[in-house]
Amino acid sequence: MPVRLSQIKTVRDLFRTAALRPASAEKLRYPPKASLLDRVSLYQGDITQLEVDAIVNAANKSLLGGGGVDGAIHDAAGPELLEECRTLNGCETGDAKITKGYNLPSRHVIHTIGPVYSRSNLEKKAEQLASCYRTSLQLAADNALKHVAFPSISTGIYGYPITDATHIALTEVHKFLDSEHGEKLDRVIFVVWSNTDKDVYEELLPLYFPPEDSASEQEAS
Ligand code: AR6
Repeated sequence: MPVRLSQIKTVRDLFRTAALRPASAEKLRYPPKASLLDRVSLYQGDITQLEVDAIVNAANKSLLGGGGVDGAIHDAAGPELLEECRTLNGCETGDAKITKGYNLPSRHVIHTIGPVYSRSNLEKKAEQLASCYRTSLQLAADNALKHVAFPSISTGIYGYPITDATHIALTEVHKFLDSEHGEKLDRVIFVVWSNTDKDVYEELLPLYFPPEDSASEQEAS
């Protein structure tokens, strides 16, 4: 059964139900901004079920399919997705390309290539992962898409540590939504598969998207 946008909880909903808990003021990476709380979601489950404008695929440079979320997306979209991907001539690490969604409930797929993690060249890997989020968001905005759902890029087969990768994902999404380019984007959905990944997002989301109450607490102190 496809999952509609209205069924996906926003950060504001998650604070209300105490699934997210406010962090102490000194830990915050950004000051509270009320409007952002309705534009970010956390969803645990299968990204291929989401009925949104675009889902992001953690692909490889060939764009011709693979395991993990890439395999799940190609399986659910059907062979026409592979046919369109064949026309794209691959994609560089940190870059992104867009296709239609075919049999998916999602209208489009944004294919991005995360870095393969290694402890050497860490700065470069981090910049490449940040670029995946930036270029995917920019592609969505350029195509007038209103919602984008991201899996946790590079943190499966490509081995990027989930906490480091999540800080990068949250930084880039915050910057983009708060910029002029990002104004037209209504919702970014972080999709997690495992409970461990969900715990990491639940711990870090409040640092980047703090609730308004933290603002009044900060003002009071
Ligand atoms: N829905 C949401 N998230 C999922 C799903 C799903 N259906 N399936 C897996 N995940 P990975 P990578 C999560 O390995 O690390 C492919 O072979 C998964 O738990 O899919 O960027 C490509 O072709 C993890 O948290 O992507 C590349 O060769 C996250 O998606 C390579 O893997 C990403 O894991 C890319 O590796």
